[in-house]
Amino acid sequence: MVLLLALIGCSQPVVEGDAPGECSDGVDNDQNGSTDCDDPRCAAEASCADASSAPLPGGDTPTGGSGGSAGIDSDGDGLSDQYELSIGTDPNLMDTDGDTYLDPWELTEGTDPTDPHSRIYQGYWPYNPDKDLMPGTSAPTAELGAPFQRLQLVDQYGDTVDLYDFAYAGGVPVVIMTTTTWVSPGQTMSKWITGMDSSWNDYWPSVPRAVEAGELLWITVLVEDGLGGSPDEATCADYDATYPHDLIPVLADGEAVFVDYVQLNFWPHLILLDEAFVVEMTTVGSYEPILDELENRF
Ligand SMILES: [Ca+2]
Ligand SMILES: [Ca+2]
Ligand SMILES: [Ca+2]
Ligand SMILES: [Ca+2]
Repeated sequence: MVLLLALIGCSQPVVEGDAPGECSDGVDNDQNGSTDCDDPRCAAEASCADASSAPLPGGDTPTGGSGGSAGIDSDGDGLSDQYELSIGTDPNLMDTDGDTYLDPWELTEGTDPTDPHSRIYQGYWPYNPDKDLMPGTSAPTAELGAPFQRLQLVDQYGDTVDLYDFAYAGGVPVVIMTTTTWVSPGQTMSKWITGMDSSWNDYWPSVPRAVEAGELLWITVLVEDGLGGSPDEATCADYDATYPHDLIPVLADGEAVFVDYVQLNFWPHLILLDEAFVVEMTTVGSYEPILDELENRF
């Protein structure tokens, strides 16, 4: 079984940090222009954590306690060494299994912190452990200067994705593209943003580069399937297979809330959020002003 999983793993696109040591080997393993700790994929690696979370020197006096957070926490992941030893995680690694999700996050979400195949998102999307502290909103429509709604949508791997996991992910802005599988300009935009077609690079060459480098998060939301019906995991998987990009989640608006919520008036519809998920720009009649703004920024 281990061999089978390893073989399956080998058939996947290389992702920096997928294999042990990739975040400290001085090589841009996934060839996205970011090496080791500069690659957002490595953010959760212990070797990329800041100095304040480096292992403490030995000889510290135990402060007592055997719970999850009391006592010496050598790797600074919030779990005591003693507790980590009791549950089988590595007290010297914040992310024991190297799947990009820290040990305490996996415990919170119920995935196995010692198994890289058991992870919060199969797609390696970001995770925001503080999302419950975000203000949120109950406004019926997205408003400029206000937080975007906290929605949970299924992705191309069948995982239910909490949009707020994309907030504060390395301090980068977020674009949500609302489209359907059959809208031709949406198909063109997806070809461009995934690097399959470069014709729009005459106007906005920096935008796909920023997505590829992890400096801009791009989320595709499908509001209909190919027959105009409700999209699901399979719709997203098909779309992802047609326009593949390992950093772009494809989400299904199965409850049909997006068209009204973003006040969709133009296909495809873009909305630009800052790192706190506050709406910075929305599409009114054309997505071009948002792409112009992003081109200026990157
Ligand atoms: Ca620890
Ligand atoms: Ca640990
Ligand atoms: Ca992990
Ligand atoms: Ca895991």
